Amino acid sequence: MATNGHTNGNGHTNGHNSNGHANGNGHTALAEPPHYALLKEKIVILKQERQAVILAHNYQEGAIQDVADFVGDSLGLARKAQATDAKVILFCGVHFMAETAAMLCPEKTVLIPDLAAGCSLADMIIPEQIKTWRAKHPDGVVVCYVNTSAAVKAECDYCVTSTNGVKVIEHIPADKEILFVPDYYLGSYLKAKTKRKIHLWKGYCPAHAAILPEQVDRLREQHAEAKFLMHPECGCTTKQMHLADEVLSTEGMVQYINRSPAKEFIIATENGLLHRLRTQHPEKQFYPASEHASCHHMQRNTLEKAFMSLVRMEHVVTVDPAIAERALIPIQRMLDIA
Ligand code: CIZ
Repeated sequence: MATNGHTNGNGHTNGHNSNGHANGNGHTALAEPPHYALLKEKIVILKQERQAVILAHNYQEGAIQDVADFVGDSLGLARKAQATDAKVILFCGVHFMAETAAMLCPEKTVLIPDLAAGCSLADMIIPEQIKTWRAKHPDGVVVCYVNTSAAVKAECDYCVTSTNGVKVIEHIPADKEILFVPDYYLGSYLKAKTKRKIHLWKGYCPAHAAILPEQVDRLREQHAEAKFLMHPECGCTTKQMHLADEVLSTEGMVQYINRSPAKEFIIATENGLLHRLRTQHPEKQFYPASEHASCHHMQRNTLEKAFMSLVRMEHVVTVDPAIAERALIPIQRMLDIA
């Protein structure tokens, strides 16, 4: 397995296990195709030649996480994109995340392995809908989840991630009503946490909606000692939120587990995160809340496509400068607050 000498964001030097061996926590990772070891080595060499850094989202397939210089959530990846000296950023995540990196780092080349790696949730709102909604609430402050296109962000006042949503909302003057797009469940969670007047758009993430309350109930009965960690995008949030030990973003889950003496966890989010958790904590058991919580957009990026991306220097992600100028305002406000 390739070792590239960089320490990635999860505190491990790359080269850890995703080769199909039992990982000590009761789960056997899916066997990687035999050519992956060679591909990983080639990616490491190519990355140096291209002066590239590989940023991978927590939901990416394990093999991509293994070759990444940094694995994290969209906020962490945006900050790493800003901080890197690399000329090229191979962004292994979905399109809106690569757009954010491209806007924050206009002097760098941002590549995505598959241009079709989009986001069903982000597609549930378009700029015209924001304009119409805003016209109905002229004093409202429009807050968008990071899972939105740059064109939508350009129509918004603040951006949030699931890590910093509460902090950003609390920063907005208390007399202002808030229009939150596009995730209904994250918005409901923020409304409950902050007690603010928040109007909710009715978008949702299909991967999180695949996590059903009945499955969670069954798992909690089977693993009574396990901590139950739930992402606020979960469709079952409204029914189950009070049952969760914690409602957390992916980074929040990683940090909670790093600190927790507990040995078992039920994880209600996209299942790509389990690779990072099992790699960092082979001594702990992680149970996915649903085997079906898989984002088909995230899975469009594969190790082969990541390799080809560096070979061909494709697909370059750019944002129209006029849109970028406006979209950076809510993003920068968020980065300044949290
Ligand atoms: O902000 C992110 O990266 C997303 C989409 C989820 C999370 O909780 O990390």
